[in-house]
Order: sequence, then C-alpha cells, then structure tokens
Amino acid sequence: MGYRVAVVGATGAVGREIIKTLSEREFPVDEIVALASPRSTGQEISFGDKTVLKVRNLETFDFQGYDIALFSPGAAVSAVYAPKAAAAGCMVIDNTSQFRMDHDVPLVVPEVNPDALKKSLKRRIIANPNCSTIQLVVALKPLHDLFTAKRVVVSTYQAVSGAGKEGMDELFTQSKGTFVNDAITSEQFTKQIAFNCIPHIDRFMEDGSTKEEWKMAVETRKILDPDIAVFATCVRVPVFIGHSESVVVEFEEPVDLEEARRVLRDSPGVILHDHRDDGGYVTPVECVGEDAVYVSRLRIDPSVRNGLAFWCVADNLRKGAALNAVQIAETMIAFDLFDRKAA
Ligand code: A2P
Ligand code: 11C
Repeated sequence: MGYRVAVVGATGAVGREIIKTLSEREFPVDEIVALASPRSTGQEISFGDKTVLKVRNLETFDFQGYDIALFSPGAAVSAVYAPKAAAAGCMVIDNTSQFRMDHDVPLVVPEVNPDALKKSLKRRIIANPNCSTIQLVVALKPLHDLFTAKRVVVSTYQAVSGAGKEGMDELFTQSKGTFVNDAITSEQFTKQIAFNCIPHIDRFMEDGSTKEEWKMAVETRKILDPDIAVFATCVRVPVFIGHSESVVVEFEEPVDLEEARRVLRDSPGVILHDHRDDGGYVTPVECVGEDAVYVSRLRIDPSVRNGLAFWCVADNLRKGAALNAVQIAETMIAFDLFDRKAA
C-alpha cells in the first residue's frame, strides 16, 4: 500500500530532484502527479525508468484524495496553494521560506530534530529548512551534543541553483558570453555571477544583513537550540550545484579534536573527509548527486576559547532540499503520522 503524492513546482530545479529522489529511494508511491504553472502544462517528466508524468496546472488541480504534497514553487505560490492543499487533507512538506518560522509549523531535518514532527501537525504543513541551514545543522548537531555550541560564525559559498533553474541558466549564458564576447546582462542576480562572487542572497534587512543570513540564524535556533548565536555572511559563487560553508564555532566545553572527529565519523548524514594534504577535502563539484554533508578541514581555532573550525559541503538541491523533504515524509511514515487516503 502506497501513498498518493503531488509534487508542486515539478519543472523546477528542486521539483525535478524531488521526483528523482522519490524514485531512487523507492518511496511507496501509488500515484504521483507533477504540478507547475500553466506555462508547463503537458510537459513530460520521467519518474523512474518506466513512468512519464505529464505536468498539470496547479491553479486548477484538486488536492482532495492526495496524502502528501511536496512544494517547491517559490514562497509566494506556496503561500496561496499550500494552505489549499492542507485544507483538502493533504500533508504539505514545503521547501520555501513561507511558513518556516510559524510557531505551529515544524521545521525539520530528520537527522537533527525528527521529534518536532510529533509536536504540531494541526496545520498539516511541515517546513523544509533553507539549504544552507540544513547542511550547517547536520554537521553541527553531533558537535553541539558533545561540547554545546555557544556561537557560530559561518560564511557561505552558495551555488546558483539555489536561485532555481533560471539562476543556473544565467551562469551558463554569462560564462559562454564571456568567451564569445557577448554583452553580459544580469537578471537573476544583482551583478555578474560568471567569474565573480556576490555577497548578497535574498533581500536586505534593516540591520544591513540579508534575509538569507537572517534565515541561517533563526532557523538554526528553531531546529537545534534557541540559545545558539549565529552570525552568517552569505555569498553567491559561480558554481552550478553544491553549497560550501566555512564554519567557526565557539563551544561552552573544551574541545577535544579526536572526539570531534569520532563523533562526526559516527553521525548520520555526515561524511568526514579530512586529510591534511593536497586534495584531502571535499569541494562542491564532488558532492553533486550525493546525499551526505561532507566535513573537511576540521581544526582547532586558537583565536577563541573552545573554538573549532571546519569546511562543509553538500548538494543544495538534494540534502539541501529534495532529499531532506523526502526524508521528512519517510520519517512520518516511520512514526505512523499519515492518515492515508489511498487504499
Ligand atoms: P514553471 O516551470 O511552469 O514556471 P525554480 O525554482 O527552479 O525556478 O522552479 C520553480 C518551480 O515553480 C517551477 O516548476 C515553476 O513552474 C513553478 N512555479 C512558478 N510559479 C508558479 C505558479 N504561479 N504556479 C505553479 N507553479 C509555479
Ligand atoms: C539560495 N538558499 O541558495 C537559497 C535558496 O529560503 O528556501 C533557498 C531559499 C529558501 O539562494
């Protein structure tokens, strides 16, 4: 017996990865529907080797009878349609920033706070955190359990796929254009992204930080511990897939480097790849299509008390979005939290 699943934003960078992940992980699907804007109606998307889904129009779709809706159509669209899907009895797992900080919406990374799913499902909406938050908390959780993190300073190097398929197209077009001497135009990013870095993701807030930086702080506190101070600088880099982060943590307790290594090696969702020689670390191109959060360059930070620094990399479309959303659905099955419509 499987589930009736709707994927909203199915033609997008994350939506396509969700469909692929459901198939690869053999999620128990009885029926699956791909939804997007009217622009994409009729487009075909493969689900596994044998099934081709014809994209349907979200605007006219009736969610009645569906068990799970995995949303990634952007916050403004989720704001309208996720509550509709929930009202029709669907359990919504939303990848956008729309509901994450609502007190009655669990914000979940299954390796970190799975029990949050048991607390509040009345709204029938569960939020998937921001991609840069997910990889940070997966790496931080085992270290926090051991030494209690007080303050985190993180700098990100975020791939253009975080801005969706149009962001990827812009990097491709600008890179190609540079070689053939075309004029460079920027629509998805505020400045040229090819051969450049842009210290600006999402909109500016009043205090001079960006909303992406704010999200990393408030989401980490909601998921992991409300007492952790987080200071983030988020930068867009000319990488197609794979977010990287330089993380420096101040702990309450003295840090034992060998213990830190041991706990990271044993942690679910983390692969420690840390050799102190040429190439002994993981870069974003190497994590594409991979499930894990890779931790490298682990070392003591002697400039503060109880300081530890590391580099972490993950596929932002996969663990940062699609995989985490599917793992939430799998965890709900394990906890028996679905009331199913399917026979
Ligand atoms: P479409 O391809 O029809 O525009 P990305 O984040 O990669 O840009 O993808 C966004 C996803 O959200 C796409 O599948 C896109 O569909 C979908 N989407 C955007 N706007 C809407 C809308 N108004 N209604 C339904 N789906 C939408
Ligand atoms: C980026 N992290 O890389 C963003 C994408 O809040 O869900 C995801 C934005 C969000 O641009």
